[in-house]
Parts: sequence; C-alpha cells; structure tokens
Amino acid sequence: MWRGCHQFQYIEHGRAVTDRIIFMATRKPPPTTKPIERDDGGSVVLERRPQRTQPPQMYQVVLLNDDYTPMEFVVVVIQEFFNKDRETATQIMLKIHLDGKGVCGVYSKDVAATKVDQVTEAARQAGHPLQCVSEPVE
Ligand code: TYC
Repeated sequence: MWRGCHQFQYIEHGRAVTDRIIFMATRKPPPTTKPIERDDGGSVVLERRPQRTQPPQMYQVVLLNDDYTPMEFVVVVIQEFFNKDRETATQIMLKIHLDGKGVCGVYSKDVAATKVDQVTEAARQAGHPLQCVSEPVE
C-alpha cells in the first residue's frame, strides 16, 4: 500500500493553519508535474508533463449483409438497438445491402459486446441469419 501526504498552509482569522490530507493507493501515481524549481529571481516554475493515460479503445458494431434477412427487420434492429431514426436506419441498411457491411454505432468494449449479443439474439429468435460483430476502431 502506498501512502501519500499533501500539506497545506494558509492564514485563517489571522492565524497560520496547517491541514494535511493523507491518502492511500495500491501504487504510487505517476507525477503530472516536475518538482518545483527556482529560477534566479526565486519565482516558482512548474512544468506540466504530457498526460500518459490514453483514451479507452472504442469498438464499432457492424452488421453484415446476407441474402435472407428481410430489409425491414434490419431497419427495425438498427432503430431499436442503435437508437437511429427510421430514415438513418434505412440509409445504413441500404449501405450494408450494397457494400456487404456497415457501422451502426461506436461504443466502449462492454457496450459494443452487449449490442452484438442483443442483435444476435433478436435475429436468432426471429429465425434470420443476420450477423453482427464488433471491431476495434482504427
Ligand atoms: N440483403 C438483404 C435482402 O436483400 C437485406 C439485408 C440488409 C440483410 C442488411 C442483412 O445486414 C443486412 N433482403
């Protein structure tokens, strides 16, 4: 267990007050600023370091074309599971029909996996061979 401490000093009602915050973490966090340096004039120079954390990997949920699933079923699936209006859903369905596949939405890994499961189950229940997959973006 790593323990850190921040100490603050300030004046309150004319008296010097010291507050300490003690915190715990499993690992020491990486510094986001360099240690304080003083230049000739005694002023404080803080240099910000670039953030190291990357944005989370996103996943696009893709529907694949087939020869048997009715167009109307695909349009309804895109409306219901990907929250598109009917016109947008129809455009996406036609793109899939013509190009072989099309992106219906982009989500975090968990949400994308849930969409794939929901669409796959809805197609199975309706007896259609519609295929839905997720793939990392970029
Ligand atoms: N190609 C299908 C048809 O002609 C329609 C369709 C569109 C099927 C998109 C799947 O993901 C799909 N009935």
